[in-house]
Amino acid sequence: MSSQPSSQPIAFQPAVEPVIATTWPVAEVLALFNLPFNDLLFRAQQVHRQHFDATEVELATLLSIKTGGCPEDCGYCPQAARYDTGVTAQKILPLATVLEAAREAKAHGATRFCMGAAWREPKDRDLEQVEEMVREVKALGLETCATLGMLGVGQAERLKDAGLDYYNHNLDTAPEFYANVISTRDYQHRLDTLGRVRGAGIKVCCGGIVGMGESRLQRAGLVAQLANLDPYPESVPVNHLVQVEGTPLHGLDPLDPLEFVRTVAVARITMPKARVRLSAGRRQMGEAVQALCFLAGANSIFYGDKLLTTGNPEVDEDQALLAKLGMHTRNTAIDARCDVTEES
Ligand code: SAM
Ligand code: DTB
Ligand code: SF4
Repeated sequence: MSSQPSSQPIAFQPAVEPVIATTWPVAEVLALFNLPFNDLLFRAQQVHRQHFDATEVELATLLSIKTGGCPEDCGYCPQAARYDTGVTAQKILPLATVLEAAREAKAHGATRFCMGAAWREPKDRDLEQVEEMVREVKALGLETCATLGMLGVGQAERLKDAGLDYYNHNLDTAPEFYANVISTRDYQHRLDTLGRVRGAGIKVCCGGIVGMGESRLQRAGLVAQLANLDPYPESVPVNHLVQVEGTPLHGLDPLDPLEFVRTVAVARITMPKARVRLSAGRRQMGEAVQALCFLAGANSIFYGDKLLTTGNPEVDEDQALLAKLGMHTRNTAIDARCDVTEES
């Protein structure tokens, strides 16, 4: 990966340079990873309980509004056109279909609705349709999130004006490992988009994927990158690689599940007030590992039987797991009342 400024057309120069502080040197993040497991979880629990109700979880539902046919080469992704994964390219979904899914998500208790598109970057005419979706989904009383690839000049502002609450754009892995996974855009492009999102006043949802063959040091490198964004992201999805046949990363040795739990704990300690989301890979994880992730400070999940193209636990299964753990779901109406009380 190159850390040089990109030589892309002017449209991809950052509107606002993201500030990278060194609040968390990689060595310190690695030292957290290296703690005895019980000490690490104890520290994560302490931090979690200082900032959140440790029995509360946020439910975010995903919808793929434009599936497949993507020109990028992300080695993990079933939607890249160049890999033979069985995902077929589709057109952008009609507004009515999106709204039906959003209503259903709300009826099942989700508070956030995230719309994902298999684009390198949105074209201006695509963005018009997404703006409409954002406006209408927000009008249903859901928090809105979109993940559409890289954003160019003015695009983040348009999404903000439409009412977008969060933009998801992941750093995916440590800078040193990045070139092993993706060659069609570099790390700086991602930082540029994050700078634009911040600059437009949209909350940042940014995380990564573990289990792609990276080392523990590189997992620490990813967490340090996220934690050193200033401010760090409001929302941090920690994805476990879902290995999809046909992608270059299919067939890797699976990551030790306890290493995934450690990653969640370190994210919680280094980004105390963030929503740390237990993201892709839950179906392969089993209940005990998920319970450890909640203990380690995860307080959000993707909810609904599908992620973008791959499976996620069924709604009933998740309800049963949360009930078994005595966890309750976030209520944004109550949060809003508390916010008003705090300000007055
Ligand atoms: N195309 C846009 C982009 O890449 O910015 C948005 C959609 S893309 C699918 C969103 C994120 O999903 C990726 O950055 C990656 O972190 C995650 N993702 C994709 N495939 C995955 C997989 N097989 N396992 C885990 N996470 C995955
Ligand atoms: C994120 O960090 N993970 C989600 C969401 N943001 C867009 C996507 C996971 C995708 C898993 C593979 C698939 O279903 O295609
Ligand atoms: Fe395209 Fe996003 Fe998949 Fe990369 S992760 S191939 S940009 S859909």
